[in-house]
Amino acid sequence: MLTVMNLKAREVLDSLGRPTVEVEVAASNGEVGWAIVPSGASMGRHEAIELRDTDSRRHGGRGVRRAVENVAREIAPALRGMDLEDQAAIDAKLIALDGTPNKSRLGANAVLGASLAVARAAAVARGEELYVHLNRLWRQRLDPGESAVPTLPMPMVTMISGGQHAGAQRDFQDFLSIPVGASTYTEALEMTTALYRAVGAILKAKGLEADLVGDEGGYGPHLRTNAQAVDLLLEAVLACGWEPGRDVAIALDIAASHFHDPETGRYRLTTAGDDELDSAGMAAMLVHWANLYPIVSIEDGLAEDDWDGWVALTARLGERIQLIGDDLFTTRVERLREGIHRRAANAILIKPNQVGTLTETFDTLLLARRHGYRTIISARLGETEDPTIADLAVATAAGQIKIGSVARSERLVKYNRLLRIEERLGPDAAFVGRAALGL
Ligand code: 2PG
Ligand code: MG
Repeated sequence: MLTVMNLKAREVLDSLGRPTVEVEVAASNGEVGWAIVPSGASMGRHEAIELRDTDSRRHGGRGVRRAVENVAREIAPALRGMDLEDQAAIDAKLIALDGTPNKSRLGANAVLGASLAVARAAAVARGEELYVHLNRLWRQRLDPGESAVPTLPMPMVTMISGGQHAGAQRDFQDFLSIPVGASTYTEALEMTTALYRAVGAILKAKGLEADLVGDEGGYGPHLRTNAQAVDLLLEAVLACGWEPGRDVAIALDIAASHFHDPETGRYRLTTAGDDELDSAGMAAMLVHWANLYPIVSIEDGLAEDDWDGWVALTARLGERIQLIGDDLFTTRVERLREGIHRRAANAILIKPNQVGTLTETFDTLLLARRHGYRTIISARLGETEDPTIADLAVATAAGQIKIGSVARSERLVKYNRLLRIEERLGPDAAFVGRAALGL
């Protein structure tokens, strides 16, 4: 039996130049697996807690030395000698050791780093690709006969950024494209880079700042309205010779929690043309947008605790459009269960660091699958050279992935990992394509 021999952690930097946790797990046969934890900017209130040092002399108080110490002092002794391949037992031990509902004692950054590094160490120790190992763990969770074919995801890619991702330009956080016409992952990626270049060229021709990119690599031009960003995207789709909606569709991440005032319940839009809206006003605006544009997916169209608004929005748009809960669900089973019960949203963004262990990520994916909620595995704003989410998306046949834009290496390491997996899977590599969105 392969066991956990040791864990080691250190503070490294993420793509924003902020500290984050890297964990290495040594297996009993001497092989080593590693993981680096990402970090969000538009964080949901219900996310697991990243432990940050309070020492303001280092990294503006954002150091993670306490989390690193927790790996060495508490997590390493607790996991040593455990079965490396029994991810469920390892994660259960981590959860019990932390002892809080939101990983606030040891830190979700320490806990997730350990959880993911264990999975990679098990794969390396067995001489397997990570997605193969993750797929085995995933299959253990399914009923016999349930399909578990490793499947390449449809990418949902940031083209233009706003909100907290690009200097608070525009209220909406991300304007994304989905190459729904693609029949392979490689083709989807090629269409996406062509579109990205076309958007850049159009911005340049219009004298808008095509060289300024947001933290996820999406363009960050100064635009007057949210609608202008969608118009630019559609212009780029046409410039590529494609039909909007048929070849490339539009997706939005509104990230509405971040301009919602919980005191008054109102949404404060600052971009010219709109102003303060109540929940029904927001929903009416989104319905209007969905009627006007080839939008197939809207994420966080309403705030994280505006349940009634979500229910109403889902009743109006849920049959036609993918409505994704990100801040709404924060990858947590209890939040998703509530959403299923109330019929709020019909899809869920899956970010392992919102919940803190691989097993809990599987729990949420499984619940979503059982209830017909679509799943989108997602990166964070603060990313790293760790490609694990690419393997996770394939292993669980999640259907879709969201990594940011097709620029900056912390993003490309995941897109490129998917290219390598596609090659390994061979000519029959499964790709759900537009069906991932129910189209
Ligand atoms: C999101 C993510 C990724 P953040 O809102 O979906 O785009 O952003 O990591 O800031 O939560
Ligand atoms: Mg989001």
